[in-house]
Amino acid sequence: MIKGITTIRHAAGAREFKALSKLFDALGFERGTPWRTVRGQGAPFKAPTGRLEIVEGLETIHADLWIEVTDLDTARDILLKEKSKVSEPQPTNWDSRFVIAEPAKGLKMLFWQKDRPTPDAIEGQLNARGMRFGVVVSRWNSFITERLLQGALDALRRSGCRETDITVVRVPGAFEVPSQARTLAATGKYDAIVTLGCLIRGETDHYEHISTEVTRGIGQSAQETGVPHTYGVLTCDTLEQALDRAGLKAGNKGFEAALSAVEMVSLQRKTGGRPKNAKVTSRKTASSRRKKAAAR
Ligand code: DLZ
Repeated sequence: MIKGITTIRHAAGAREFKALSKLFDALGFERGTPWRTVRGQGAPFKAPTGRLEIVEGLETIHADLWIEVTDLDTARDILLKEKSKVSEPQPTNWDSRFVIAEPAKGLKMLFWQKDRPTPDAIEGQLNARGMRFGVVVSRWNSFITERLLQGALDALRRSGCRETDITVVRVPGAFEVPSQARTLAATGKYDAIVTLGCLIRGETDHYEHISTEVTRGIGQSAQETGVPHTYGVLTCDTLEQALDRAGLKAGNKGFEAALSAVEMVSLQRKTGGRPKNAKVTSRKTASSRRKKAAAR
């Protein structure tokens, strides 16, 4: 019966409305559909999960909104960057750390992160703001591949990627995916490449050869260019299996491939970036070449 929980904050004017919207965007909330009438406007922001908690007995910390985050220190950096008042991180008595922020007068937001039981590993985050993606999708079996594409775009948008930072390229079939992925990666314009396609065994007697070649080609492009490539190419026995992996019973592999791409870009930035011998045109070289061409 319950469909969702909404908590409303009345912004004290258009300026505060804009500042809070900017902050929530930066923190990685997913945008809902905004509305505007002559009497006012609303900007909904969605979180991956929500809950309503009733507490009795314990003295709790007072805040209007409690937000669990995966990386408290990054959240705090974003709050400071957006000029929000924010406390130093403090431990709780329930194996977590928190900060209290006041991004607008009288709005107390508590951000918290659960302590990790094992030593920290280096991990990528799922915030795609400022990242650029090339998405290569094959037209063969477009009934499936278009669903993979919608899943991938959904994942990128939900992770905060701007529409203008996504380039979609369509190729005839899965066999053409690796070469186009390589072309995009080599430009140096993209932080990661998402590859999408669908090979169905029944339709091709050289299925094994094509699928091996596609997988090898995508892997080789990733290794030689140093640009992360993720694999959303379905290799199935039947159309039914493909449908299940394109949004029915077994999730959407396009969505998963795009999320993995976001994570890999973030991870690569943390672990040292692109290898020195990577075969890509540097962004600087590409842009100076464009400027020279324009001047001609
Ligand atoms: C030729 C072919 C066949 C039989 N089956 C598929 C398929 O199931 N999925 C797919 O993406 N592409 C298929 N193709 C097309 C090849 O990938 C390739 O586009 C053509 O052979 C042209 O090079």
